[in-house]
Amino acid sequence: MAHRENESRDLRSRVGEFERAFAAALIAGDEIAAETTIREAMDARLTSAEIDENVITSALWLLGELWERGEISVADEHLATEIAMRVLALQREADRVMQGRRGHRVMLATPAGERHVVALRMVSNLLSGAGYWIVMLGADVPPEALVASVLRHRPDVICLSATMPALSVRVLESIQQVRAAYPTAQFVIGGRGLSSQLRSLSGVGICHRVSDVVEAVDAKVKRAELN
Ligand code: B12
Repeated sequence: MAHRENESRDLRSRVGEFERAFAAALIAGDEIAAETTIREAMDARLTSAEIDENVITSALWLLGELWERGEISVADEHLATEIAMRVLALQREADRVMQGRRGHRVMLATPAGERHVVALRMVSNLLSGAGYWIVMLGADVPPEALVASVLRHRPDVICLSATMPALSVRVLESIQQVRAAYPTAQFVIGGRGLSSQLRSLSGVGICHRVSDVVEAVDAKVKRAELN
């Protein structure tokens, strides 16, 4: 309970920071700072409604008060409004990208013998937060089972993770068997256990950090659409 209260206090204080930063950017007429603030608010998972109400609207009210008190000119207020409207377009674009991902499936697994799945869970959270539809198979998936699941769910991208170097060869087997059965399969792989042979495998996206996964999967989805 206390933990939830702390979380909501943290969120309120972060929203306050975004509002102040956005208002400062509007007052300065600094479009880039305004955009950066809204991107950061989106990255912090504020909803569009929260950004609209608690960041943009609040900042514009403040601008209105400054104008009433004669502290900024009418031109300053118009410039601020123009910047706020351009930022709304940015929000729309981010929503469009997220909606575009909704129709795409990403399958997640570790190969046979590999039971380390913390990174895979992180990957799942990041991709589903970005809008992708996740098919999580979890740990220790033999190649035949992976192939059967790929044929059933037809994912756009398959993400595999290998922590133990001894299992790198299993990742390779999984990729080869899936490609034989489903040639359009796209792969993104990561983990400390990837061998140099795997890292140089043609057509496979390699990630060193989970935070790279959305960009890597986006690239694979685009590539599949071009095929
Ligand atoms: C937690 C843990 C376990 C847990 C796993 C629980 C679970 N459900 O996941 C348990 C206790 C089950 C376990 C078991 C074993 N473990 Co263990 N384990 C660890 C530990 C402490 C943390 C691993 C982890 O989760 N890290 C956090 C993740 C987030 O980080 P990461 O894996 O480095 O991944 C990063 C990147 O590589 C990348 N990434 C990884 N995968 C992917 C995939 C994609 C798609 C993308 C985009 C990115 C990405 O993103 C991450 C962050 O950016 C490590 C210690 C260590 N130094 O890593 C040992 C470690 C991995 N384990 C080890 C060993 C030896 C074992 C056992 C063999 C022990 C035993 N004798 O039973 C078994 C093997 C089990 C098996 N068959 O897989 C060794 C491996 C050594 C080696 N070179 O092979 C380590 C390194 C410990 C050590 N120092 O000896 N382990």
